[in-house]
Amino acid sequence: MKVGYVAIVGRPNVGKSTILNACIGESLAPVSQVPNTTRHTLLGIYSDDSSQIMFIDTPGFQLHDDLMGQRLRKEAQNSLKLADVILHVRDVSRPLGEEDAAIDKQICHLGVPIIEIYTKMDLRHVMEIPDTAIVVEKGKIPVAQICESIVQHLEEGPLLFDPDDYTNTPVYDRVGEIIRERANLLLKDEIPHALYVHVEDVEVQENQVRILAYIVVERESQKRIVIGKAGALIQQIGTEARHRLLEIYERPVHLFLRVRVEPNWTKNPKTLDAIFGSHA
Ligand SMILES: Nc1nc2c(ncn2[C@@H]2O[C@H](COP(=O)(O)OP(=O)(O)OP(=O)(O)O)[C@@H](O)[C@H]2O)c(=O)[nH]1
Ligand SMILES: [Mg+2]
Repeated sequence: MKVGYVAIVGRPNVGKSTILNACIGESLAPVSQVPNTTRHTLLGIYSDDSSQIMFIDTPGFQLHDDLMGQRLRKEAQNSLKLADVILHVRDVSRPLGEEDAAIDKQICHLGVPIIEIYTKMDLRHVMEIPDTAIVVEKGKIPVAQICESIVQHLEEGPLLFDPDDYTNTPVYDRVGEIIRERANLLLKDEIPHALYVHVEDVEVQENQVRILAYIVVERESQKRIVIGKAGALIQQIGTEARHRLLEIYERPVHLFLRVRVEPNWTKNPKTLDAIFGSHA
């Protein structure tokens, strides 16, 4: 068995999580049009007859120096320590930025093989694409090609996970991210950046699941937007999240979703510790 860890790195919004989900064949990582949708590293497991690849999805690497930016950067950097191979993902529709240079600088000294993936080939190209690069068009991921190039660099080893598992993240820990993904997709502008989801309680029973969660924002005006006219938006977020949770839990899900204001939570180290863990 060829076995190893693969970190997926790149700027925000280049399509890293889309690649992870395609490779493991599950909607594990949240995907949306909002930069920094991914806030936590997430492990997705690919297994076939001759290999097991543990993909680590990382937050988009950015250089903002506020507390939130530092935490996101640290999450991405930590994942590099584990990696046997790195996938560096670039979006061909945006000119290379200083984040790309910072990523290159960090990964080129690690002595780990780097595979370049260029995404959004269906959009207007603003960069040269090397003949050797793997390319992605309209989010259509060449999974076999990606896995083959990874496996060439992996060593023989024992299986690390049950081949039927596609992640090691407990469902409980995914509930908040599923709700946040739906909120990101339905909300526009800056609100997704000012929002986190606090899961207060998940009660799994034989014939149903009951979940109480809060969407937390920074201001009253944002709370009104998340709730929407006569509660329409929060209801839609809840309905869409519930559909996804139902697929995972395979039983009826009752989701009680509320909105709470916590001024300046993005600048509060305690809240960030609660979201990222104090190690980040
Ligand atoms: N047009 C086009 N859109 C794509 C492609 N691949 C991904 N996307 C879209 O790009 C957006 C960002 O995708 P994600 O997979 O969330 O990107 P990410 O790199 O994980 O983003 P962060 O977690 O925010 O760093 C989503 O709206 C995807 O649907 C592609 O090949 N073409
Ligand atoms: Mg992502």
